[in-house]
Amino acid sequence: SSLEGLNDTEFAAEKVPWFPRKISDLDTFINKVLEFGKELSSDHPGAQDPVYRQRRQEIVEKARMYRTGQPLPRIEYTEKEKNTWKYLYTRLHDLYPKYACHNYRQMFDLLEQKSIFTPDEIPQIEDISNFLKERTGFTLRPVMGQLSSRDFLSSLAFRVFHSTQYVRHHSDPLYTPEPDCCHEFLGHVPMLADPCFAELAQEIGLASLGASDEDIKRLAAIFWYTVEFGICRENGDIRVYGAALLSSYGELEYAFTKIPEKRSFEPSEVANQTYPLTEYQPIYFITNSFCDATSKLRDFSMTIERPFQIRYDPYTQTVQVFDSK
Ligand code: HBI
Ligand code: FE
Repeated sequence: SSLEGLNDTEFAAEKVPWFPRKISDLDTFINKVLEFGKELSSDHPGAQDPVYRQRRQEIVEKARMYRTGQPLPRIEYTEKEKNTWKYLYTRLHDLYPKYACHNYRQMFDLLEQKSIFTPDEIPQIEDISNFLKERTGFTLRPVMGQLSSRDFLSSLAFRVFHSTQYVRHHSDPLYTPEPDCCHEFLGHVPMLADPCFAELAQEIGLASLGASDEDIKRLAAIFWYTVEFGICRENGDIRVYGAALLSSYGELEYAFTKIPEKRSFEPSEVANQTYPLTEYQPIYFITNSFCDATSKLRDFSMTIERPFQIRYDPYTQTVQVFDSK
């Protein structure tokens, strides 16, 4: 291995999909949101509500204007939005002692101690981002809506998490068909403050850079069954660390019934597992701990074929690419 950086021509010859090399390259995703980006799909609870749609536009406009390095946009939330947050927050809060993993609850308590999490105010991504930066180096950046798996996963390589800032429709505070800030904050944020979980997320991100479309699909499945729906063993019991479960009042209880199947987490199996996007999951994968998931994932990512190797440099927030031949 000569360890010389590949140039653009060599990359093109290898048909390597483009990927971000530096943190400001993430600015290129701004206008690449899918489906819900500008127009809400017709089965969205807010689709027929012009006031909701207008409010959404106002909020995503700030994400559209944001560029790397700028102060994160602050939103002044309405009473209606705050009520939705408060309702969901208090309902979920009652379930966490029974279902959420230890590390989640520890970070949740810390966020409450620091008054970043309270039932009465929706947190600002700037305050959350500053908190995460001190703990794991993760930062948040605003996003207009769903990104493609490739774009979304690639940002994790830089320990950047794309976060929406709009709130689900008030008609159904316990339901959203897409990520909203309640899901990002209550589901993802406490786990992103955990060093071991942060490694898991970054590891998936690094494996995704320049990967083939097929491998992206496999990594998205791994993301789904760990970061979103992951369950781990804890003192002879099982507990949740996945964000989609931790932010869903209904599914959190459902997951602990006998209905869904539970299997041991094995990345090579999980990678090829399909999953429903808007219904409760028929299968969950259980890992000894999420640190164990990280080491299993690291072994798995060695099996992903790429004509180069990647190393992340946290000092410059860049990825360095080496010839692996
Ligand atoms: N985009 N904005 C945003 N937020 C997500 O949580 C998200 C995404 N795109 C894809 C995705 N999540 C995952 O389900 C995987 O496909 C990676
Ligand atoms: Fe999510």
